[in-house]
Amino acid sequence: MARTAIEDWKEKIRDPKIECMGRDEMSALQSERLVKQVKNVYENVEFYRKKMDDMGVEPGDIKGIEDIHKLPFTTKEDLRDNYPFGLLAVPTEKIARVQGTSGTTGKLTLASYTQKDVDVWGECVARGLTMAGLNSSDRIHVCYGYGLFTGGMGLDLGAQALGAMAIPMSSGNTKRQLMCMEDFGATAFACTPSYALYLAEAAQEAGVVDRLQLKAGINGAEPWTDEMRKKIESILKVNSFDIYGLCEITGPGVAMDCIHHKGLHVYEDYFYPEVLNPADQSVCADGETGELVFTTLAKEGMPLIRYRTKDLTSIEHSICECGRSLPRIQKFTGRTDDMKVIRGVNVFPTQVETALLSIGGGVAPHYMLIVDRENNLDVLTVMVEVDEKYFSDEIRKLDALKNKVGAVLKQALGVSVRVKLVEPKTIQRSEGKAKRVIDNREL
Ligand code: DLL
Repeated sequence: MARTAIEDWKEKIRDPKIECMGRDEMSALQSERLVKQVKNVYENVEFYRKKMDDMGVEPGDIKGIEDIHKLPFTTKEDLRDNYPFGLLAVPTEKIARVQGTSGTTGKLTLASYTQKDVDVWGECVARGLTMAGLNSSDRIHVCYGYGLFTGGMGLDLGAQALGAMAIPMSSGNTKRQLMCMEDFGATAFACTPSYALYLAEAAQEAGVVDRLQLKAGINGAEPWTDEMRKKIESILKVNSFDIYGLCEITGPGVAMDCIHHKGLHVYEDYFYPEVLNPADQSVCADGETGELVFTTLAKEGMPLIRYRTKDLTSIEHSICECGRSLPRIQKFTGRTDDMKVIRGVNVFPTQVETALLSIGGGVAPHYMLIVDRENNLDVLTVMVEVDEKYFSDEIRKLDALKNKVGAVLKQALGVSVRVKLVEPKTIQRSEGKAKRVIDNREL
């Protein structure tokens, strides 16, 4: 039984004016912000001015949120082409922080924030923490990684905005995590769901669950199921909440689910969501699955118009049992590309290819990624074909090559991998699109 039983649950809403706003009023707010944002990007971001000119659209054509479909899309490739600072709407002196995540090749996907963007980010995460029943008296143990990844910093900013105690553990060293959780009296913890389950089982094995004071888990950054949530909840006696976000939009703090777990509430006053049919980009009706697309309505540093997340979900605009009118996106059913989230890190097969090619001899760019879950943690195995001559060479040379490939891949992907060297022509060739990933996890 969770330490905060559902029947005792009192919905806490940080900003009821916004979170429970009527649809017409919200549309008016979004329209006002969109009109301003479009004028801003047209005047200050060459990329958008050119795209809009090419489409024959002027800022004056955008009179409200209903005109959003007239605007161009933005893709991850556009970010890569304008890397690192080509999409800024302000001079770099106004940028207070950058955060990043994997790109499809060797370069990162980088996002830049002004101080106001950082404040909005913290405020949005604080809305979610409030949704999870937390307040200024809570102690939030953050075991998301700190660094360019937005997880650690995002939860930290949220705890700060809430006035709660942030415990900035970062990831790794499970024993130490459990010791600090107990010693500091953490009342909430934040990490990926797979690590949450790993922690939960470690806590159970160590017999410390009853010595912990945890009430809530803030667990997102990768796809997971309701069954997994229930497992984490039952072992750790907490309520666990799904948190969603992406670095390009604002990291965690784009959407989060409430105690009713009927989808993740999107902070649509800042991040306008569209769910579009990936084939023709027509708008999906509520309940229909499509690609999630976001427009940042008030971002200053790197505003994005109709950013294609490639995440597949559906949206629901009816009012939730918690009273919030913020629309809810459902758990993700997949992506339109072959990106995988492995231990919270985004991995693209193309990154593997770039890294293998950089090695220069010994291995061929024929590879396959196999993702498994062992003891609740993701394990990535990369199968790579080796040049013929290595197989006739001594074992020692083969081992050295394996270690080298492992080190290069770890450096490129940001996660450890198991390397399996295989003989030439072992990996199946494809006549069409190469199948590069086998995902054996049940997500
Ligand atoms: O993963 C931000 C984040 C940090 C969210 C901590 C939640 C908690 P990126 O590294 O840019 O940002 O990866 C974004 O991860 O497009 C999804 O494919 C996936 N993702 C993020 N949250 C969820 C979730 C952070 N709750 C990409 N469920 C996104 C499923 C998720 N997938």
